[in-house]
Amino acid sequence: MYKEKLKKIIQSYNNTISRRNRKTDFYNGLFDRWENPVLTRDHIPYFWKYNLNKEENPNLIETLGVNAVFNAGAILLDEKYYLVARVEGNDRKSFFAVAESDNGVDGFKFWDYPVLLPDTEKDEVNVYDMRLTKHEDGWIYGVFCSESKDTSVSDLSAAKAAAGIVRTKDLKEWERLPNLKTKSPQQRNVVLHPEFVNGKYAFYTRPQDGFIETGSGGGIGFALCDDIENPEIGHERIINHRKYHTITEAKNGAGAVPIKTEKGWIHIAHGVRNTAAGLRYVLYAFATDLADPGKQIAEPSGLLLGPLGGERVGDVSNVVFCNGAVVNENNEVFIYYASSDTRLHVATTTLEKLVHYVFNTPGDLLRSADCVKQRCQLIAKNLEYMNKMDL
Ligand code: M1P
Repeated sequence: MYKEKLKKIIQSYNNTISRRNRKTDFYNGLFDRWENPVLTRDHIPYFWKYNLNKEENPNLIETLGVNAVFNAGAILLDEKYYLVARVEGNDRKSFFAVAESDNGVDGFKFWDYPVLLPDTEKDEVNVYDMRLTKHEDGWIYGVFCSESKDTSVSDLSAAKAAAGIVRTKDLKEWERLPNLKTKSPQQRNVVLHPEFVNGKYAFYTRPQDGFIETGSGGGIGFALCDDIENPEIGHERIINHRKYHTITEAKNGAGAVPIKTEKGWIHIAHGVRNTAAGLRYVLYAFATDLADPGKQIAEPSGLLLGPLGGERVGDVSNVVFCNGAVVNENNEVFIYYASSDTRLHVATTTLEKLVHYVFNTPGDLLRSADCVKQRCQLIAKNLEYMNKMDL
C-alpha cells in the first residue's frame, strides 16, 4: 500500500516536470501566451514534502507541504534557463529555489535542495521576489525583499520591507551583503542595473512609507551606490511616476532587470490600481535612455499583460507580477510572470517586437476625452487605409 502510494506520487511528479508546453491561440501581435504554467507547486520534488520513511510515516502524509511557487528571477547561463522562484511553504514562509530548463518554456526541474541564504539579518522573517542581475563586474546579484516584523506598533501584522542583496557566480554558493540602506522607510521591488552608471552601481527602487501603501512614494526611483559591499543610496529620483486614473495609480514597481536594446533599456514593471474587488496588478513597459538609464524616454499607454482566464484566481487574485525575463541568442524574449501569487507562466516575444511596441505605441493621454480622440484618429486612418486595401 505504502509503495503504491509512493509510486503514484512519483509518477505524478514525473508527469508534471516532463509535460510539454505549447502556445495558446491568444493573439495581440506582440507576445505568445503558453498553455501550461512553467512552475507550480506540483513541480516541487516529493522528497521536499514527505517524510518517506515508512516506519515513521506509514500513511505517507505530507510532512512539509508547499502552497505556491511564483515570482521568479530569471537568468540564461550557458544556454540554460534558470529561475530562482519564490516557493511558499504551507507555513507561509517563502524561500528561494533554483529550477532549470533547456528551452525556457517547459521541463523546468528544481535542483535537489532549495537555496540556503546566509542568515545574517537577525530580524528577517521572510524573503521573496529575487531579481537576478548579471552585472558587468562579473558577479550575479540577487536583490530580494527582506521582511521583518515592525515592532514599533502594536498591530501584529505590521511589517517592514528592505532590499536584501546576495551575490553568486554559479547560483550555488551565495554571499550575503548587507541590506540596502535607503532614506525611505521601506523598500520593495528593488532592481540592480546590470551596468555601471558613471562608474557606480545603480538601483531602481520603490520608496514607500508603509509595508503595503507606498504613501508619498511617487513611483519607481533611481539612485547610484558607491560601494556594493556597504550598499547605501541617497536621494531616489522618481523616473517612472504613478499617475491618477491609470494602471499605476495605487502603486508601481520595477520588475525584470532592464533589457538592453539599440534604442534604450526596456523595463517590464508592474502597476497596481484599486478596485471594489481589491488591488489589481498588471504588467506594463517603459524605456530609459541607454546612456542615462535613469531618464525615461518612452512609455506605451496602459498594460502590457494582464491576468486572463484562470490566471485571475489564486491566493491573491487579479494579480500578475514579473521579476524575471531573459533574452536568448536568437533575440527571443522570455517574460516570466506569476499569476495571482500562485503559479508561474511564460510569455514569449522577440526583441524586435518588444522594441516596436515600446517605441511606437502611443502614450496615455490621461483623460477620456483625449483618449477617445486618439482612438478615433486610429479608426479614421484605418478606414481610409482599408478602403484602398485589397482584402
Ligand atoms: O500580492 C501581489 C504582490 O504584492 C507585493 O508587490 P508590491 O510590493 O508591488 O505590492 C509583493 O509582495 C509581491 O510578492 C506580490 O506578488
